[in-house]
Order: sequence, then structure tokens, then C-alpha cells
Amino acid sequence: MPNVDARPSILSDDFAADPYSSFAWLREEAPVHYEPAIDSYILSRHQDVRRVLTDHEAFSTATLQERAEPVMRGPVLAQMTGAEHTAKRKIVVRGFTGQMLQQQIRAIREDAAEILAPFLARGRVDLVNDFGKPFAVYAALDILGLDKADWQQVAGWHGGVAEFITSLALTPERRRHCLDCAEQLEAYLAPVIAQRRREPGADLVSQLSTAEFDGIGLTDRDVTALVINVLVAAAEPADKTIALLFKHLIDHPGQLARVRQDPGLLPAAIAETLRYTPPVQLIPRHVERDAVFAGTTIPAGATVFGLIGAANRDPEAFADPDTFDIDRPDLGTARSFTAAAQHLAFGAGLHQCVGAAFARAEIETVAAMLLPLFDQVRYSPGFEYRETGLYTRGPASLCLDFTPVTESVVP
Ligand code: 2IO
Repeated sequence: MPNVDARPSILSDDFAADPYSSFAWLREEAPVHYEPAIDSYILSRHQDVRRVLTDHEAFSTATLQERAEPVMRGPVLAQMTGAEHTAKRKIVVRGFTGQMLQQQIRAIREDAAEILAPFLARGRVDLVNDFGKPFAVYAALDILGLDKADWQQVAGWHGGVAEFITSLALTPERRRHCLDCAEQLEAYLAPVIAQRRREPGADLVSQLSTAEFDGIGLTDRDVTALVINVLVAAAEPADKTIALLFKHLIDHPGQLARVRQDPGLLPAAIAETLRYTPPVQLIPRHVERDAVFAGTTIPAGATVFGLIGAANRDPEAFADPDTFDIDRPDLGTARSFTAAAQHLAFGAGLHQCVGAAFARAEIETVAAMLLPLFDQVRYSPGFEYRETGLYTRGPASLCLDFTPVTESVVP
């Protein structure tokens, strides 16, 4: 018998405190790691995670029927296949690219300036809780065309929905709370969808409400699920990415100075942040047919998790993977937000993140606004850095001091 206790479970406290220190062990010693508590297999090598995400015959997204559908109130984009997937994905893509994206960038600048305003004269901000979380919800509401006056309510419901999707184990009480949040969000959206069907605007809720697929419109259930899908997918990773970007830059003052001098380096800094510390750390798939990895068979019917965080630190894919380096030649910044990305932060294959281009524009816009404030940026006295989350992961807070400013940040 192997000494099973020597295997660091991804459900252990040690892993939760710092998953990155377990990744090398997983890739080298347990590339097919079984977690009995969640009856799932964990894959951590870059080529294996990519294979799970791109071999759609062998690995499907059927896991989302249990993992997401109860709180999404219907099927999300990632669950769809074939012509339906292609058609509906196109509708969603149009909602935040091209002309729509240009408008959204203007809204993002206004949102960011508004949320930041009270902290400027103080010269102190918690980039996660004061800024990132409200900002992430604002930006998602902008895409959808929902009322930002209701942001706090929506943020609360979003929290419950996201908790359901990203928890590896839920108590019955928490499960009930998450489902309550989802039901309230669904009830909140119902009259909005009815109104947009009557008087459509340019927003994504209107586009989904009036779209036709094979001559048939989407049902309320279909629209609701896609709206919640976009809300969660836009809001959940955004505050984490903003905070992680600034944490890494502050920890690497030379790279921070260069990015401040030349914001043209921001896409590289964002791409490297996504590689080094992806805000979505794992992706589940349902195994449709027996699959062999590193000599071990994962049986049809099993659930498998691709560990993006570990894949992105695989020395087979990236030289010196545990170093944050915005100049790394093996990242390929230009393709980092496309289907050709080498890092797996946006997934890969047919279901690769539909919002990648939006995410890049969003984070770049906000970071370009924050950078000029941060000439003397430092951690606030007594601040202790801590990350939370296994599925989606980011700083619990990021308390920063900077030189107070009195004038507006929006030029
Ligand atoms: C929302 C987990 C934040 C997605 C999910 C049910 C489906 C899909 C993802 C990402 C990130 C979220 N899965 N986005 O991993 O839409």
C-alpha cells in the first residue's frame, strides 16, 4: 500500500492556504490524483488539462447539470453543443465585442472613477472589497443593461450563485441559501426580460430576449440562464484578477515601474497574471469514455477536474514557471486572449471563455486608470496577504496606501 497520508489532498487546509506549493508534487508524483471525498480525479499537467478541455468526444460539460443548472435556472452556454451552441455563443459574443465593447469601456471608466472617488483623498483603498467587488458587479450589469441602482442586491444573489458553483462540498444549509439567492435573482430578472421583449434596447438582455434560433425565440428560462451565466462569469473573476495583477506588480517593483512608464506593457502584465495565478483554478468535465493518462485509466462516468493553476506552472509548458515575468517569451501576449493562448486561464477548446476579449479590455482600462495613482503604492501598515478559494481563487483583501490625490482620475 502506498502511504496515502503523504498525498496532499486538494481539500486539505494546507492546500487551501497555498495550492501553488503542491502543484509540482501533483504534476510529478500524482498526475492522476483521485480525491475520494468528492469522488473525482484531478489532472495537473499542462498537456493533460488541455486534452480534457479540447477532446470534446471523451470529456463533456455534462457536470454542469448538477454543478450549475440548479442556480443558473436553466442551461448555460458551456453545456450546449453543436449548432445550438454555435448560434447562442454568437449572440453572447456580439453583446460584448465591437461597437458594444467601445460603449462598455466608456461605462467601465465611469464606474471605476465613481467607486474609487471616496478613496482618493484618503490615499488608502482595499482593492478587493472597496473597489474590485463593486466594480466587477457594475461592469457585469453594464454588459447586461441591468439597473446599477440595484447592484448591492444583485451582488448578494451573485454571491450565493457563485458559492454553489465553486464549492466542492456544500452543507444543506448553504445549499438552501444558494438556491434561495438563485430563485430571488430569477424573480428579479423576470419582469426585466418581459419589458425587454416589448421594448428591446442595445443591451445583452434585450438581444437574448429577442434572438431567434431556427426561427424560435429563447424561452424565459433560456434567457434567465444565459443572463445569470454572463453575470457570474463576468463578475466572479474580475476583482480577483485586478487585485492579483497589482499584487504581483507591487511585489516586483522593477516590473511595476516599467508598466507605469509604458502602459503598453499592460496586456503582457495581465496575461502573465492570468498564467501565474489564474482566478479560475479548475474546470470540471464528465468522462464520456475510458481515458488513459500517465498509464492510469479514468473510467467513463467519472468526474475529472483540470487544475488550471497547476497546468499554468508546468515546466513542460513554461520556462521557470514559478517566476512572474511580464517579458517571458513563451507566453505570447498577443495570443494570450485568443484561442491560441498557451496559458489555460480562459480554458481551451469549443467552450473557451467567450468573454476573454472583454476581460482584457476591462482589466486594461481599470489598470491604466489606477497606475498613475500608484507612484508610491505600498501595502498598508499591518496588512497581511491571504488568498481564499479553490475553484475561483483570489486575495481576501489587498489594502494599499498611495499618495492622496484631490483631482479626478478621469482625464
Ligand atoms: C458559470 C466559474 C466564474 C463560465 C459557469 C457555470 C460556467 C463557466 C467557468 C467560468 C468561470 C466561472 N465556467 N465561466 O469556469 O461561464
